[in-house]
Amino acid sequence: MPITITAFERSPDGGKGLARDTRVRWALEEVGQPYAVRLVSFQAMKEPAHRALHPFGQIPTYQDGDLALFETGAIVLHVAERHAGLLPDDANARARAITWMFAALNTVEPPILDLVTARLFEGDKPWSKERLPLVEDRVRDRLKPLAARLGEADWLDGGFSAGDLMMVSVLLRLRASGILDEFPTLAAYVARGEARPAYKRAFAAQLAVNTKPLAG
Ligand SMILES: N[C@@H](CCC(=O)N[C@@H](CS)C(=O)NCC(=O)O)C(=O)O
Repeated sequence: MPITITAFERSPDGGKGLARDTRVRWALEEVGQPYAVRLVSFQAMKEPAHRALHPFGQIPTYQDGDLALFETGAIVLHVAERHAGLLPDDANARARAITWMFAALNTVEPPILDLVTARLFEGDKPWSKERLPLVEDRVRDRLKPLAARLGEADWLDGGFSAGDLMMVSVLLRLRASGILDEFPTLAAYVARGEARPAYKRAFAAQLAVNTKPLAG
């Protein structure tokens, strides 16, 4: 059985690559591991069979033999630890790359998700106009030091790593807000990630799912 991941039968973004199966596909593409995808509907995600794989009823999940994982951080780390290509050999550089994965997920992604919620789901609330600038500034508070650290470098710490894969994946969600473009070096960093052949293959694969007519 190949590695099997789950993805939305139809992603709410219509195939922009923002659903989190894209980052898992990307990691698998970077390390050259073939994988199969099981598509799940929103209804199926909340049923016991899927919750046995993902307690929170979400995608993506990852199965390899008798190992089942959820949480993209854990999945990408697992892939990166088992296959060459996403983590450096040097122990300290490896630890730093993993630190960037955590920074992406724990420090940078939360305010970005808050902004997505504010823009998509709270726009009709009477307090929305007052709150949105505060939420946007919290994102900028994360991007400023990130841009300072990246400087003119291509990647966060030497060569491309799982830390960059996760950071680019997280930053991609900002594009629609326009905030990413306020930080040209970060916008270029994201574009470098998207230009990687492995990302392109991952993006194309999820787009194919989301543009194919639904069966039945
Ligand atoms: N922290 C989780 C988040 C997973 C997540 O939010 N998945 C979304 C798709 S990108 C989902 O399944 N949303 C549907 C839902 O929560 O009902 C991870 O990184 O894997």
